[in-house]
Amino acid sequence: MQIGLVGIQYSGKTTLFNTLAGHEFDPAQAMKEEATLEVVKVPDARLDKLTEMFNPKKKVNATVEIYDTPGLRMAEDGKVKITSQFLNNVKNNDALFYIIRQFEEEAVPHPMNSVDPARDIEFLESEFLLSDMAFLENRLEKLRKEVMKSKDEKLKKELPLLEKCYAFIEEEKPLRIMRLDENDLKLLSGYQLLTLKKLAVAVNFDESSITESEEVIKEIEDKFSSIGATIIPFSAKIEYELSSLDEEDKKEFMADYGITESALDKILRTSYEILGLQSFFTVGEDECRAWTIKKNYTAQQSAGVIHTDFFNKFIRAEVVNYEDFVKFGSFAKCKEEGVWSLEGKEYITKDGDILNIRHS
Ligand SMILES: Nc1nc2c(ncn2[C@@H]2O[C@H](COP(=O)(O)OP(=O)(O)O)[C@@H](O)[C@H]2O)c(=O)[nH]1
Ligand SMILES: [Mg+2]
Repeated sequence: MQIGLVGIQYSGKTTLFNTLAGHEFDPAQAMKEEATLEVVKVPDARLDKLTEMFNPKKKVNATVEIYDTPGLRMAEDGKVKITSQFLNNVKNNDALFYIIRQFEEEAVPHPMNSVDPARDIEFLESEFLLSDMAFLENRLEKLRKEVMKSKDEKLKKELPLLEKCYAFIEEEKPLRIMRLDENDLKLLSGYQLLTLKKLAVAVNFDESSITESEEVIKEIEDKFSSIGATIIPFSAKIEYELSSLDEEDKKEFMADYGITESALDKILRTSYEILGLQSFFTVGEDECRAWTIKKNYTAQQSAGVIHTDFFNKFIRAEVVNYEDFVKFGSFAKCKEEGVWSLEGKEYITKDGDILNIRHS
């Protein structure tokens, strides 16, 4: 499961990517714009708290895969145009993070010659709508012929679904806001439709204007309330500088820029959430660990993430939710309070459950 940083060239994607990945900034890499993938730790205050309580030898965070998708450049005629290579790179991702430029910087002019975040969001959205539309048009044409000849039940279900999607896109609405059930999503999953991918938008502000980001963000939120995306202000440059400082200097630096928190955690947690992921924990003196599962995973499926043997030889799961555990302080106390339970393999694991798997 990977999330792609997507945008026009010089919007701060690689700066953010390097910060998330803990890399030094490499100007050569920024110029090359090759797609790169990195596995990044997802911060989780709950895991920090559990680690504090158990004092284990090791703490292991959940991770998410971040993909620095090469940006859209100005073509020879001086215009920024969508290329099939760009679209293919975007398709590779399971969810998208638009990185939108709000910072002014004469040394690196915006490829469209002016800074206008709303225009850039609109540009990406409408190009992705067009791409999906062209794809669906093509697929529908073939599908209509196939359905007449075939008895395949799957194709018969697919036709009305794709027609519904097409009509939705014709109204310029992205598929991510369409009501689709599990079966629909399964039928569509092979197509890598761009507007079906979950989306968040990060707006990259100047060091000097990040404190006044609220008003701009409000405007953008109002304008794009119907695209179904979380919108997050940040400053790639500030985040990059912060990442190299120790705690003391960090505080001072943040005070200088008038910000109270780093946006990185928010960006990472949002990435994790829009990928449809959640965490359960295992705890002990050796290790406290956050494990990544999809929403609706059963206790047995969750056990399988730890080890395939745990899946195959699953007997029961001991379950306490994080909130209860922190409230009562120990498994024994949780038992007394009736918030500890023994669950079978069909139990649906909840975000923040602490599991102990019993297996044969
Ligand atoms: N002033 C300023 N410059 C930035 C900021 N973010 C990125 N830049 C600069 O913009 C240029 C392009 O950034 P990069 O991350 O390579 O953009 P990409 O093309 O989207 O990957 C680099 O020279 C960065 O130093 C920012 O928040 N403020
Ligand atoms: Mg780049």
